Amino acid sequence: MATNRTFTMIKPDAVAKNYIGGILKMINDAGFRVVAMKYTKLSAEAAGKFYEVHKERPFYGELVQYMSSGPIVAAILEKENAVADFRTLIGATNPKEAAEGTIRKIYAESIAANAVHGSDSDANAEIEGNFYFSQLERY
Ligand code: 3AN
Repeated sequence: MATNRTFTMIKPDAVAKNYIGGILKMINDAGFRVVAMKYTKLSAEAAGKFYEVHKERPFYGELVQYMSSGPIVAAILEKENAVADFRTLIGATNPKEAAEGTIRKIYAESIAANAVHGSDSDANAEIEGNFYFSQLERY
């Protein structure tokens, strides 16, 4: 059964460029409610664990290094059809292929530094949300 929650991170490139406010505004304007939120920084070990599913991919080392290079904003978001609608809002992984008006089209600089993460399934949204937040940190 589809749940109504997804998980996101505003990645180090977008945080460094001061895009947190602009990205959160787009998220709110698209109808998502913040359930949980944290401004934090991943260690290389934690980033490696978060992206473990990509361990065999050629870009895994680069991804882990990059995701632990600076602070990020992690959040659980709520909306009907959250996972699919959030993927639509953020656009394609490669910002060059992202549709006009999407977060990655506006804020991302490259396929590796692509401004935001969005869960690709309800199951992963649950796993990723649990990685950052306890039940007591959700409202
Ligand atoms: P998405 O984040 O759109 O679900 P995935 O799951 O294919 O994309 O990839 C996870 C993350 O790995 C991406 N957000 C991106 O930062 C990074 N990544 C994906 N493909 C590449 C690539 N070819 N080179 C470098 N980094 C990549």
